[in-house]
Amino acid sequence: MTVAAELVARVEAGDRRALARLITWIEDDDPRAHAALAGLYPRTGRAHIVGVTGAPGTGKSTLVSALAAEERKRGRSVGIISIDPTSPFTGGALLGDRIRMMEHIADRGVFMRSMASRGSVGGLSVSTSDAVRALDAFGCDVVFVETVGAGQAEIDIVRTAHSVIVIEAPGLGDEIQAFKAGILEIADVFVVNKADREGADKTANALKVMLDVGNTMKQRRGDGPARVPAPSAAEAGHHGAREGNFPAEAYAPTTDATEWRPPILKTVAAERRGVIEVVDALDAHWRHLRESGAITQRERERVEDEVRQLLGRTLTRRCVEAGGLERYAALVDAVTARALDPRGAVEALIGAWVAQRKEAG
Ligand SMILES: Nc1nc2c(ncn2[C@@H]2O[C@H](COP(=O)(O)OP(=O)(O)O)[C@@H](O)[C@H]2O)c(=O)[nH]1
Ligand SMILES: [Mg+2]
Repeated sequence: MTVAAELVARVEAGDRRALARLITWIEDDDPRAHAALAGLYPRTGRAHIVGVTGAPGTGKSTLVSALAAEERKRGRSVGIISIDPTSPFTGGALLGDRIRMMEHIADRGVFMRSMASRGSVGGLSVSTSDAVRALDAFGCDVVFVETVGAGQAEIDIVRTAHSVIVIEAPGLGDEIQAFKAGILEIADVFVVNKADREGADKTANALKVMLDVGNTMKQRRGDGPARVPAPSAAEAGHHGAREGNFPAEAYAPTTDATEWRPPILKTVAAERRGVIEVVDALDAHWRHLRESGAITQRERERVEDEVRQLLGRTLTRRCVEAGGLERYAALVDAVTARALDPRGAVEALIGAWVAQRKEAG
């Protein structure tokens, strides 16, 4: 048995150390990871993948930890991947996240892993999808992917999730952070965390207004159904009014099978308040995706996205390798010196690869 095949067998058997090693290989872009992932691929496609994004300090790690605890109560195994945007040299936030998630350390039903950016922005979303897939094959029922909603790379990562939670918190200025980052559109569930702080209602209202504006514009353009105010949590028979929890606000999952309206939920993650409602919303969204058939489309988009990214990355590597790094650098120099235009450089790089392939027969 090859090393990769042995690892596949161990991951399939539920060996956590094998899983940890596989994710390290994935991070290192080790060819053995590619072989192992190919072996595991048929076992994937069962986990509910949940992206959690928001500005630093909004409480993503705290919320994910609380969500994981609630998922465990519901009998599900949980995988957690946090993408750490901080300097690979300090690793400060890694430690912080570990402390916040410490409660799960002895629980074999929870697998946690931080992945460093390692400066390889282009490859991060690919390696994250691979790590998620490893957790999926391992048998995790739910996989949370925590990332800072900062830039395109982060958005690409969170896009690969089935359900996306966007977290806001009061006191980060008047603006809605998600609006700035352009991730408002990809949210399936909004969470206003730190609801124990002043301004939480204001933040929730600001979100509601933005969603209403977006909806009105859609209606004017004639694409998208009218968004009617959802029934209150109590009317909807939602158990939001339970003592110590916050009722679901403003929007609730619609009964229309074709449309999902992102609910706006308030939480105090640090005290586990409002967490049940968030898991309920995730469950409802997961059900919605499957019952409406939207899951098939999302899955296809996800796969296409990944194939395209991999194609780009693979071709880039092969073209650069074919001509050699020095030639690559020389071409970049030539473009900088205006001796060659960028497309000319690309043609030259592709030409080198094609020539190499012809030589190889
Ligand atoms: N007041 C308050 N603080 C919270 C709440 N949730 C998290 N925090 C604190 O906010 C800080 C940042 O939390 P963290 O989960 O690391 O945020 P992340 O950067 O988004 O992952 C920590 O000190 C948490 O203890 C909350 O609901 N209320
Ligand atoms: Mg965090």
